[in-house]
Amino acid sequence: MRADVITIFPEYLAPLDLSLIGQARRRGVLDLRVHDLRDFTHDRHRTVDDTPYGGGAGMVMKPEPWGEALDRLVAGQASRPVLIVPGPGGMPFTQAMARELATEDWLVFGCGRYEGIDERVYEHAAHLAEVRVVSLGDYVLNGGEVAVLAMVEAIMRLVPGVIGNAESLVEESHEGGLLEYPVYTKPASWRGLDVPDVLLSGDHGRIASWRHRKRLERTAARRPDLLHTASAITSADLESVP
Ligand code: 6GU
Repeated sequence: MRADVITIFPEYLAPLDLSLIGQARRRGVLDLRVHDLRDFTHDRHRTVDDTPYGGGAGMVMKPEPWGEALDRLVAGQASRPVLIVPGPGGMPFTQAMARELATEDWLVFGCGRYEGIDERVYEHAAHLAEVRVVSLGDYVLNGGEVAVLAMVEAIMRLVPGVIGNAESLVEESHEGGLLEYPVYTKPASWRGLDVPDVLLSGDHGRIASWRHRKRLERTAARRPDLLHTASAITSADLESVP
């Protein structure tokens, strides 16, 4: 998988050198390149923003550097990437979207700052890529960089070869639409708090049904909105949680 990130803060993406993503890059499984948007400016101040037409607060990212960056990266290439522009006004980023994006050959992330990017950049980009504006949730970040860190991690860990243990991918929160069950490790008793007996029983059937019950309870308590769309759930399950 190839991924390019266009940003005015390349140093913000430094964590992508670390941990499993960093290892995958060094092993050549991921070809991840970070580009400074200011390298596509031509004035002495390397200007990337200007005041909004029509007035209003804040600044807008100028179209020219984005146009040049996208042309340089994408135009004339054999394949067409998916261009992901993080922003609070986008479609919700979900595990399903991460799974789908993990099957793509080439992703480009365009990090906006300020009040956003001149709308004509999206129009131009649609000729070069499949453009998606994507939001992490209903809150506002200062720019797309932190969102790209989160999205790249969520997507890349699903790319075959990035994570050693494929089994650890299947039973996580949101797989099957329920949150994960609680986990414990040694010691069996700690500060007067005991690991539930069933987990020490060796009875794999009882352990599986205990875990399923805990996933239901936890989802009902924290994310009741998920209960009615979860695939890992029966109508009997639904009746048994508050
Ligand atoms: Cl993806 N970007 C920005 N800038 N703010 C956000 C976001 C993304 N998701 C939630 N807030």
